[in-house]
Amino acid sequence: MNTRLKIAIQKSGRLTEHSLELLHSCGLKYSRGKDQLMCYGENMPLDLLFVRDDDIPDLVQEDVCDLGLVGLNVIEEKRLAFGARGVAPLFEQVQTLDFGRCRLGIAVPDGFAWQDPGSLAGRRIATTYPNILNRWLAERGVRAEVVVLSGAVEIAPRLGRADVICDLISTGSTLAANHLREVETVMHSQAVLIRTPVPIPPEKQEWTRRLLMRIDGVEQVKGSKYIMLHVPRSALPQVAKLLPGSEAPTVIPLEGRGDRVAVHAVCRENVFWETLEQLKAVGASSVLVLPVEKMLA
Ligand code: PRT
Ligand code: ZN
Repeated sequence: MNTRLKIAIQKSGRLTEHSLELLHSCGLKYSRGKDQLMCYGENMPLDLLFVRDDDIPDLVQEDVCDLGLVGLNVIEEKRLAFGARGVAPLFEQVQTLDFGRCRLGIAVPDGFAWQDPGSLAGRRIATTYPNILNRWLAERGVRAEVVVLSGAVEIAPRLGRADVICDLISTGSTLAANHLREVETVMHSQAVLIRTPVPIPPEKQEWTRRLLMRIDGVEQVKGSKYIMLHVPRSALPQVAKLLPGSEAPTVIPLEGRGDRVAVHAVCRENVFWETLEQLKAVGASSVLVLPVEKMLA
């Protein structure tokens, strides 16, 4: 049992589907029964633990799980909470992931006289992130009362429990529906991969290394494209400038066409129609843009 890697992911919420998708892209096959708290990787010595996102840093901190996928907002709040208790946070942030993007922001009711963070002085601010908010207020020298709620923060002003709120925002539609206006960003967040800094036992090391490399590969190909085109040799410098985020393109001679070459390159960003039009303008033809499925640097 101890030789199997354990990964904590959110049981049911905004990160669940993306976390499972990431692991699936890394080649993991698993079977998950409804409401199951743990599931076994069928083709890797790796098990998934399904928990509330707030519990993920603790599980990794206590070395119950080797790895965890969780929002930066949760990590930062835990880090500050541990710090306040004099406990050094033991989890280590390995990589940021391309999902779960949001921001923690201050929002005020319509009609609130907002000028700058000083407008919060003496006010009650409802939040689920008291440590992050307190640090932000302290950095700005603002004294306010932080009202800690475990959820439904956006209705606190209407219920008279707070004057303003500090909550996670992605599209802003929840704020609009509750007649609140976003005025300041406290922090930007996205999902991250954390790991225990406790040395991983030798029997788990190989799979940890392979999984981290695969996650890195999956993250790298997001938005990447493979582009192939024919161009006059003389246009190579312009082509290199036009290909977004490409490194060292491959240049191949074309049989019987001394003046034209084929160029193949991996672009680390999306390739837009405008780029293709500009490539055509410098003499490119037979341009093909393909998605990249896997990449191992
Ligand atoms: O049960 P559990 O504790 O596991 O779940 P949870 O309810 O605490 O978390 P969940 O599933 O809501 O969010 C998990 C993580 O997703 C968060 O910690 C963030 O890292 C990330 N995330 C990304 C978000 C949002 N976007 C988000 N929009 N988390 C919450 N929200 C909420 C926000 O609190 C507000 O109620 O969505 C509402 C605002 O959304 P918009 O689109 O209307 O602005
Ligand atoms: Zn939570």
